[in-house]
Parts: sequence; C-alpha cells; structure tokens
Amino acid sequence: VILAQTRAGVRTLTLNRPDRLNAANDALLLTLTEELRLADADPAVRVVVITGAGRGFCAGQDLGDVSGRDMTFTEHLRATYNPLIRAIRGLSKPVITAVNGVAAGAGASLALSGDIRLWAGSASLIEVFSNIALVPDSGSTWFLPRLVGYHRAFELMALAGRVGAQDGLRLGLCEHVYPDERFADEVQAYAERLAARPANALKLTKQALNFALTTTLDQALDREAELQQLAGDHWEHEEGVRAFKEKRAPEFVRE
Ligand code: LHQ
Repeated sequence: VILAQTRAGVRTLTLNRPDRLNAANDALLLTLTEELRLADADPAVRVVVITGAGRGFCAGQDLGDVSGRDMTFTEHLRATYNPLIRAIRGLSKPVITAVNGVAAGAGASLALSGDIRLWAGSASLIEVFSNIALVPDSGSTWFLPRLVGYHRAFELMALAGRVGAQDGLRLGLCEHVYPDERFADEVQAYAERLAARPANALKLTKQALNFALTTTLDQALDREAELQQLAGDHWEHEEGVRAFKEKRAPEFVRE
C-alpha cells in the first residue's frame, strides 16, 4: 500500500492504491505512519515526500472499507488518521506533500498537512466530507481556516467545491505548481534543495512555527530565545558563519 525509496537524502513515500485514487484503508494509514517514524529515525533521510501513485493523490477514507467495522468513528480517527497527521507535524524533518492529482476528504487534510505543499497542474483539493454528511477531519478544520480564513473555509466545506491548481496557489493551499509531465522531477529537485539546508536549524524552525501557531507573542518570543540557543550551539551555525566569512557556500551535509 506504500512504496518507499530514498534518493539523495530524500525519502519518498508513495500511496499505492491507484485504482481507488489511493483511498485510505487502515493498512495504508498505519503503514504510512510507521514509515514516517522510520524516516524520522534514519540519519540518511533529510526530507520526506508524500505523494500518490496514478492519477490521484488520495481520495480520503476508502468508502468500500468502512462497513462492518467494529470501531466507532471517534475510535477510528484516534487510531489511524490522527496519529498520521501528528506524525507529519511532529516529524523532525521537513515533509513535502506532493499532490499529483485529486486530494479529497481526509486526503485533502493530508495534502494540507505538509510543511511544503507542491501541486501538479492537474492537482485539486475537495473538502468532500459534507457530500456524505460528515464533518471535516484529520486536521482540515485546523489547517484550512488558518490558510484561507473562516469564511472561505466554511464555504469550501459546506459546498464541497473543487479547488484547482491555480486557485490552490492563489489561496495559499500550495507553494508551487508544476506541469504534470515534469512534476516528479521538480518535486525531487525541490526536495534535494531542501535536503542541502541545515537540518538542525530546520527542525527547530518547524518546532518554533508549530508552537507559535497556537500561542501568544509573549510565549513565542520566549520559545524563540530557547530554540535559538540550541541552533547557535550546533556545528551548523559555526559552519554557516565561517562560510560567510570565507565567501563560500556553506556545507550543511556531513556523513
Ligand atoms: C473510491 C473512493 C473512495 C473508495 C474514489 N473510496 N473508492 C471518513 C469516514 C470514517 C472515518 C474516518 O474519516 C473519514 C474521512 C474521509 O475521508 S470522508 C471522505 C471520503 N471520501 C470521499 O467521499 C470521496 C469519494 N470520491 C469522490 O468524490 C470522487 O471519486 C473524487 C472527487 C475523489 C474523484 O472523482 P473522479 O476523478 O471522477 O474519479 P472516480 O469517482 O471515477 O473514482 C475512480 C475510482 O476510484 C472509482 O472506482 P471505479 O471502480 O468506479 O473505477 C471510485 O469508486 C474510486 N474511489 N474515491 N473514497
């Protein structure tokens, strides 16, 4: 259900149920979460990419796989989707969600959860939950209003409109859009650029931003001061300053 490969410090995890637009079943969700844990622990991995096989990114919960389940909705979310989204936001390395096609329902939440969101020209996002009379889950209620404001978020959720790539870019649902035929190469090139950046500083930056999103300026200032100590004490900082003085590019990757 998940394909995994590492190239040049970039671990790519590919959702692989293409005939179902990579709709999620428990095996897919639990395997993806476990793969993220392994990538976090692997020193050879500096950036993680999550993408989909075939023409879809992820169509959300596999609706053929829910009947007869013995868990409540609440238990199901707590056991599968919530740990996945927490694993992405808590990962000590940047996660790129590379949205190659439609991202619907919990698949839309997954698309929004990345630190960097790259979309193919044919990508789209649908907060599809209300079509089946459900509530947005897997973080959509947290991510979307922070990106587009309450009112646009409510409209997208209430009417389940499809947001195409150009609108996604305009609304801030992704950072870049690349043509379909170059998408995989552009994602790899972008990820390698990120992999060359100072890993410790990026880890701390991700922590600082995630903390700041839910706190006051006072607390954010205090946390910045603590995290800056951790960054400043790291060899990456020394290398960055030395490279600046020597008028050369810094080398942040050490085997
Ligand atoms: C699918 C699916 C799918 C199974 C396409 N399941 N087969 C919910 C419940 C419980 C607890 C946890 O949380 C959640 C969270 C959620 O994610 S709820 C939202 C669930 N997802 C949906 O409601 C999306 C349903 N799919 C669609 O609306 C469309 O397929 C979209 C808009 C995603 C794509 O449309 P098209 O590009 O026109 O593709 P298609 O509809 O023809 O789909 C292709 C195939 O994939 C098709 O199978 P078939 O055998 O006919 O070729 C679909 O049945 C299958 N598929 N989504 N979620």
